[in-house]
Amino acid sequence: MKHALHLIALCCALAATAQPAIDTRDVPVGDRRSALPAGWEQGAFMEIFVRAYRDSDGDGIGDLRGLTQSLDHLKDLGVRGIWLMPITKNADGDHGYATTDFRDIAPEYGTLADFDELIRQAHARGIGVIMDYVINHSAASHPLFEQARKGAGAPYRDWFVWSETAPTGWDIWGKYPWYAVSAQPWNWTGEVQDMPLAPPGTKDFYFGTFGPHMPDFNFRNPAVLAYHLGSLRFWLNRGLDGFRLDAVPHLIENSAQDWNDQPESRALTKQLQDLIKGYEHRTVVCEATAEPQAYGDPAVCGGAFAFGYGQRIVEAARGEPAAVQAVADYYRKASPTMATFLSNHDIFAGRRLWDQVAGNVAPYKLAAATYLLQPGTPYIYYGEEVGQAGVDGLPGDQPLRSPMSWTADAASAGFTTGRPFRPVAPNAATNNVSTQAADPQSILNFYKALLKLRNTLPSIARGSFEASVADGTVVSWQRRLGDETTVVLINYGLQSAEAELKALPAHATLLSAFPAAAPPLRTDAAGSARATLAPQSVQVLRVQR
Ligand SMILES: [Ca+2]
Ligand SMILES: [Ca+2]
Repeated sequence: MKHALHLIALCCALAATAQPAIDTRDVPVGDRRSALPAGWEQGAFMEIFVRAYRDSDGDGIGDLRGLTQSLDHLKDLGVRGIWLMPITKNADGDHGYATTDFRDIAPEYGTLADFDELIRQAHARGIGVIMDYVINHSAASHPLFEQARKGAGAPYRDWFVWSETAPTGWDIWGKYPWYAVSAQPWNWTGEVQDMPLAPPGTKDFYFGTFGPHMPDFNFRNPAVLAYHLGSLRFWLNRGLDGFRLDAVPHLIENSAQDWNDQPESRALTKQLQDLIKGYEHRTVVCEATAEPQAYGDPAVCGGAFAFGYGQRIVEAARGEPAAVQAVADYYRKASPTMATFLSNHDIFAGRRLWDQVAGNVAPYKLAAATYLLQPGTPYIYYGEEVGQAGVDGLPGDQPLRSPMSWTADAASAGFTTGRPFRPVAPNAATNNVSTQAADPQSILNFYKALLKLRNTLPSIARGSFEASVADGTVVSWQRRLGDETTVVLINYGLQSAEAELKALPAHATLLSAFPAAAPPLRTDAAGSARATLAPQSVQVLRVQR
């Protein structure tokens, strides 16, 4: 007995000084090969919030097995890639951006074995999987920060950003980003709205771009970068097809004035891109809200979300001529590596598309056609393909993050056999996969038809963007690749309209690829043709050689 007590005391003394339960060892490069064909990433993607997608075990929370069971829907729809919001262990128990382990799966989502099976099953369907990597910060309850915050000289202290006094002059989106260790509650869950203030005379401040619950890493410490590079390889070695890199313009700060989008952050982003693309057929897309096109450049991230453009597309879909002009202009300059979207999981990027167009199906379809037929990689937000509405009355971003509408079941929308963790969409009875699959005029079948065009006409997936013209509520452009030329015509207006097509081959026949029943057009000796467009309509024509 005495011996046993002694052993217990020994064990606990060791535990108190042991390394944290986090593996910070290097991860060498493993198998670099890809299961997917070159160019797979030029297909359309679906952004998926695993918590809200499909629940496989009735606990009311979506999980990886539920997603794996849903892959046939995604294949049938015609998406070629999926972006998973964070699936790693986290402190928030919701969106997952407050990471507590960069190399393991959130337990409510499943296991690494479930992840491996998801990758296998997705690849078997020709679908690539990328996931969020939240590199700028950890959760405040990450084991490394829990050690670091104990004071100067603590283990992992230099992995985060510290100041002995409160730095002056800082303002990040209206908030002061330095937090007193002594003033924090350390038990945050979810979003932190009200920042605890530091008592007078406080020492020991840490830096958090996004709030006290998410301390920034110190990327001037080579060990921090090495750890994250190892973590990226950890997932790539398992067959992951790439990453959506979160908040990369915030990796490195230089001063109270120079904190956003510093040259050092761009250089570091390029280093991350190079590591990822050192593996075969991998892809990267960055969240860079202030200067999206700079990060879409191959010299920085090589792919970036086209923040701001989605709203212009929706305005065009409502018939606003200035926005129609913006639709004609955007891809004249923007890199085709931009990632276009109409809404995402963040409310600052807009409400769900259904709510942006007040439930009107015609402009909904025109907005979808616009980005699915332009250059760039379309990122469809889960549920968008059935016109899923947001859930009013929930705080923050939650209206955008409700369970996927699979069936007309009023209580669960087919998302779970249990009780959903969050209310289902108010229009789930009509706007769900099961109901819409049976309706040829549904939003779902419209998305399928346009994605089929994208998947069967290489000029739409990766052709150049030419001869774009806006005229009132009508826009047209051409997509060209090799011998293939496709013409896209959209009339956002409520009246029928004429469109003059130019810069086409002389005496050519233009066959209608969408809608299939429309008659062909002929160009004249000057390579021009006139088209008559029905109100709120889209037509895709293929030049017959
Ligand atoms: Ca579950
Ligand atoms: Ca930072």
